[in-house]
Amino acid sequence: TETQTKSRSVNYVGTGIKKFPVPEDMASWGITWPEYKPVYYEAPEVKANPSWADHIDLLELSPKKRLNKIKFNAYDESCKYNRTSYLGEYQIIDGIPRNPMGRTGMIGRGLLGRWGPNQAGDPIVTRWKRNANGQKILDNGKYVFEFIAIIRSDNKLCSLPGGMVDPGQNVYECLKAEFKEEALGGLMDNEEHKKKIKDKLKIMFEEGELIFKGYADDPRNTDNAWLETLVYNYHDNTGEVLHPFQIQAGESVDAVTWLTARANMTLHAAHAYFVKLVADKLNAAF
Ligand code: RP5
Ligand code: MG
Ligand code: MG
Repeated sequence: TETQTKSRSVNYVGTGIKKFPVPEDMASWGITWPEYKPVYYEAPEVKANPSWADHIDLLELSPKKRLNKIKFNAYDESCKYNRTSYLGEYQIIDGIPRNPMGRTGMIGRGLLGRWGPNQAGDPIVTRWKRNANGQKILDNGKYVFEFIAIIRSDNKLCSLPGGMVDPGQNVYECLKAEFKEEALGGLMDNEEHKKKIKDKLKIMFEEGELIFKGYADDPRNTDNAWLETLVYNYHDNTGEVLHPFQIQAGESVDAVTWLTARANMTLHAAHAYFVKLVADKLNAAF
């Protein structure tokens, strides 16, 4: 099984906050741990009630007042948001949702907007790496592949061009929208490029495959709010669909590039694991 190293890292990403340290063997809620004193945190940008967040701090209310404030483990019609988990029904303790993957050292939503699951989508667009003559490159008898990666502005880490599901959006719409936003920049504004790109996008998001859906080991996760994602791969096997294919960094990211997939690469959150799943599927070098 995977470890949840990012979810349990002591330094809370981008804030200087130290979480309560949780050793892996103490993470399970099934283990009684009276000394466990998680740190409470809700980021100012979450408290400012933006459209992507729940406009309520459950921990400020008495347990009685919290009950039924938010419709958990169901599709929440009031804000057009899916609050079900890929992991099954999650527990609600005194009106507060509990992270199904165990303790993180922090309560409250931290940097996340939603109590309970925060849904995301991660597209992995891949092709075989080729030399100048267009030949595929072998490594120990397996072909090397590359994928479209971005550099995140918040932690400067290489990452998949994924993002959060917006209210009213389904996860497949999210995948496509995030890919456009982060990896295509302003290219779609150019009428000439638009038609070509649109045809390719249609192929990419209709002919791809589901790679993973479940909990995402993200450094922003807390005991009461966590990321879940659906990972989807489109692999251009012949190299004809994505060649040529222009990419351009969107406003919210620092850069976009084709990156060679390697087992030792450092990627944001659980993304290296997701790329490994694609490598396994393609029986590619990694
Ligand atoms: C990751 O954070 C998910 O896998 C997804 O890529 C991402 C969503 O957050 P934002 O990119 O919107 O910050 O855990
Ligand atoms: Mg994103
Ligand atoms: Mg989004």
